[in-house]
Formats: sequence, C-alpha cells, structure tokens
Amino acid sequence: MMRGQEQAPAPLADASRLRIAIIVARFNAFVTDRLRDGAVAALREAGAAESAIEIFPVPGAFEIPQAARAAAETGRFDAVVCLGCLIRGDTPHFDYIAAAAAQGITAAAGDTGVPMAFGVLTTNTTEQAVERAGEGRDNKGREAAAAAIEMATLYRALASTQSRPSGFRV
Ligand code: DLZ
Repeated sequence: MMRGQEQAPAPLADASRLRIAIIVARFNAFVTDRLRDGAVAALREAGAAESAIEIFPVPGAFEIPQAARAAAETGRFDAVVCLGCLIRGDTPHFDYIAAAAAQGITAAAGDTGVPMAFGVLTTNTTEQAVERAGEGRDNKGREAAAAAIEMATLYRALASTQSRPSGFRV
C-alpha cells in the first residue's frame, strides 16, 4: 500500500481505567521486543497505570491465541494486545502459523467477549519487519495497543446502561 493511502492514526484514547494484557512471542525477539516496547509506551502515554499492564511471553506466534484466550478468561483484562513476528522463509510453516494466529485470535476474542488487537507482523523480509517495529509511531505494537484501548473503551460504553453510545446513522 502506498504511504498516502494509509489512514492517519487516531489520537490515543484514555486508558487510565483499563487493564491490558500483552501477549508477546519470543520467536524473532529482536523484533517482538520492540513491538512490546511500542505497545507499553502507547499504554503509558494513554494513562494506563503500570500495575494495569501485564506482559505474558509465549514461545511463538502459534501459541499467542492460546495465551490470549487464557488471559481473557481470567476476567482481569479489558483488552488483550497480541504481538508476534513471522518472517517468510523457505518453510510452509509461515502460512500455517500466520493463519493459526489470525484465526485463533479472532476466535478467542469472539468466544471470550474481550477485544484483542492483532500486532502480529507477517513480512517477506527481516528488513520489512524491523521497519514496522521502529521508534515512535512507526511501530505496529503501538498501533495494536491503540486499537486495544479504543475497542476496550467502546465495549465498556456499549455495556454501560448510562452512557451507551449510538452508532453513526447514514
Ligand atoms: C516454528 C516457527 C517458525 C518456522 N517460524 C516462526 C516465526 O516466524 N515466528 C514465530 O513467532 N514463530 C515461529 N515458529 C514457532 C511457532 O510459532 C511455535 O512456537 C512452535 O511451532 C511450537 O509450537
């Protein structure tokens, strides 16, 4: 996608009353550590308390949905941020694991009712992965954290009897 077609990131919503779990794969840690740091920085910037951010490392992207589901089922979190990095090689593992991660996270979010953000990079090269885990705003971990905050805030508002928002009408 060309740069100009990308949407400007929405400002971070308030996360001061949210509890967020971060599930991060250790595979390709040179990238996923940076995704984790980007996510944590965004949550802090949005006002999340240090004690409200819990990080759960897992071996690889395949295990992310399992841990995300388990974290959500504790009832302790308003949202889950899922972080991993798959770099396409000569192995068909890439497609299997990418599909398992995406479908597993989707199913876990649907089944548990806890919103989950997808910060799993799927790239052709190491360079592309590093580019998406950069400093500041060029970091998909940050984007995933922003999505998690927005979705947790929406779910909370929809569940509230006092401030239930209406969707836009056409
Ligand atoms: C096995 C494997 C391979 C080949 N590639 C990756 C990868 O690029 N990114 C990643 O997060 N994990 C990879 N894994 C590990 C699997 O996700 C999983 O941890 C193992 O198959 C053990 O279940």
